[in-house]
Formats: sequence, structure tokens, C-alpha cells
Amino acid sequence: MLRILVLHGPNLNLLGNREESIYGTETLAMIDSSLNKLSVELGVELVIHQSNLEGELVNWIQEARHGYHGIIINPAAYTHTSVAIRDALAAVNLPTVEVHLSNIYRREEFRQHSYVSGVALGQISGFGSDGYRLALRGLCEHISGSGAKDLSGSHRAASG
Ligand code: CA2
Repeated sequence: MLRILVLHGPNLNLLGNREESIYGTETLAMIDSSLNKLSVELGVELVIHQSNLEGELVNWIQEARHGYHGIIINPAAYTHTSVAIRDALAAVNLPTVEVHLSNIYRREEFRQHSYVSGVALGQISGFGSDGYRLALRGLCEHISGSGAKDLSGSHRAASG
């Protein structure tokens, strides 16, 4: 079974309570529950964490090299500041989808640069909470697509 790590960065625990015009009205618990529901449909296992601490996010990314197939991350403000998160993602080298609720390219200039996008498989920005579900579908398809190629190669070799 595919195992995917979902990470939410700083202040995303406040979702649904403030700045609804930018980030929508759903709480993080609602987003997580819709992701969990989709994961059952897709037959994948999710582990979801939120932290306001950069080092804690880095630790979870590092731990993902044991038994995870991919990462979905909204690094929130750390998107625009964190070389540490970028380095951790590069080090674990798992397919990673970067998600933003808002379209960061329509916002302030300081939000228009992401340290993460250069090491991500792709980025989804501006689709609100749908972005997480799009990311999960896209990541699973990517992994099972590339996994199928590898497996068919090794099966052929093994079965002669
Ligand atoms: O659009 C996104 O998902 C962001 O990653 C959200 C971050 C922001 O720093 C990025 O530039 C774009 C902010 C998350 C904070 O969320 C809040 C939610 C409710 C109230 C206050 C902040």
C-alpha cells in the first residue's frame, strides 16, 4: 500500500477562523478529514502532521525516508524562507507535491518565490483546499505510474 506523508506548515492550524477571504472557511481538521476520506477511496495510507516549528517539519521530512512513497507539503510561510526544508526534501528525494491554498503568484512579491518548488515534483497553488486532494490524486498516479514501470521490468527479469 502506498504511504504518503502530508505536512502543514505554520499558522495553518488557524484556518477557518481568520483571513477566510484568502484561505477559505474550511478548518484544517475538515481538510484532513476530506483527505483521509479520499485516501480510503484511493487505497493509500496517509500520515498527517501540522507544525509551527521549522525543525519539526524537517524532522518529519527526514523520517519519511523510512517507509514513505511521497510527500504533500504546504510549507506556508517557510515556503519563502526555508533552505532547511528544501535541503531536507532534496535529501530524502521522495516525489513531493507543494500545495498552496492561495495563488502565491498573485500575492505580495515576497510570496512569489518558493525554496521548495525547485525540489518538488510539482506545485498546486490557488485552488483552495481542493489543491490537497488534487495533489493526492496526482502524486498517487505519478507514483503508481512510475512504480508500475519498475515492477513490470523486475517481474519480466524475475520470471524470465
Ligand atoms: O496559500 C497558502 O497556502 C500559503 O502557504 C499560506 C501561508 C502563506 O504564508 C503562504 O505565503 C501561502 C499562510 C498560512 C497561514 O494561514 C492562516 C490561516 C488563517 C489565519 C491566518 C493565517
